[in-house]
Amino acid sequence: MADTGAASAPKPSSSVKLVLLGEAAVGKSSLVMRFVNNDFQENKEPTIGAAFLTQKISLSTRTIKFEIWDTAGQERFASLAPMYYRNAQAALVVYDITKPSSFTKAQHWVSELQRQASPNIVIAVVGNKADLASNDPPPSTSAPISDGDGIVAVPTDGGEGELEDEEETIRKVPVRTAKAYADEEKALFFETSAKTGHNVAEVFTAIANQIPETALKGPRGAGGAQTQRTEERGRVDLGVRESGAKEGCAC
Ligand SMILES: Nc1nc2c(ncn2[C@@H]2O[C@H](COP(=O)(O)OP(=O)(O)OP(=O)(O)O)[C@@H](O)[C@H]2O)c(=O)[nH]1
Ligand SMILES: [Mg+2]
Repeated sequence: MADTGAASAPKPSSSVKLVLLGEAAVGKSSLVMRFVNNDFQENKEPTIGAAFLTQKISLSTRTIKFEIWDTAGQERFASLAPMYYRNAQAALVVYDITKPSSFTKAQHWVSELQRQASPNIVIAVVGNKADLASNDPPPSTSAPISDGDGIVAVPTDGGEGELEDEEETIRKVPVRTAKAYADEEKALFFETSAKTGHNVAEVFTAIANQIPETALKGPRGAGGAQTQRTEERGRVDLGVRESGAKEGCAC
């Protein structure tokens, strides 16, 4: 899909290294594909190693070029992760709202980032596949259960109110549990759907807005032809892919 928006006045442009982490099959690559290509695949193949993509977004005062490292969630690739989050200015830690184990894994990634990544890294906790819980009942009053290390256990019955039909049991990680956890860790929190596009642009825009000015670098490399994106406040035009994906290392 082509973006034919007219170029506006040039704004300062900065590169931001962003890494996606999370259990296998939570939808990391799908979120990136939605953000970069505005596309979705029902049966996306697992990532091997990592994939690298870039995408620009235009804020009111500056343009941010995200340099995105989409890591592989399969356990056999876990030891590669530090290579990708090293020097990252932002991280999307993704879980699947239908899979409690993926939320636990997300919490481990947040802890690891806090211990090992750049001290000023902007972290967003992202509950993906929100489309599967479109018939959510109202949230229950049950509180999250903490193990003392800040890791929050999720009630496996979904922690929600009375269940009326099978679809309502699909959600296993209550919004309030995940939001409370993210607040505690001073992380951004979003529920998204790579499938419908719900909140995908919003996550990246929120991250871009959260990166301190002092942490911004100038654009890297020769640049080449780049698409100027249009922006309304809080919205990003996802019409055109900024550059292709490639798999490889972060070196
Ligand atoms: N219903 C629904 N399915 C999704 C969503 N996002 C991803 N999926 C599906 O979930 C599966 C896994 O998605 P991927 O994007 O490959 O997951 P990943 O986290 O990149 O997985 P790894 O690369 O193995 O770490 C695919 O079949 C997607 O189609 C979503 O928002 N909603
Ligand atoms: Mg992937």
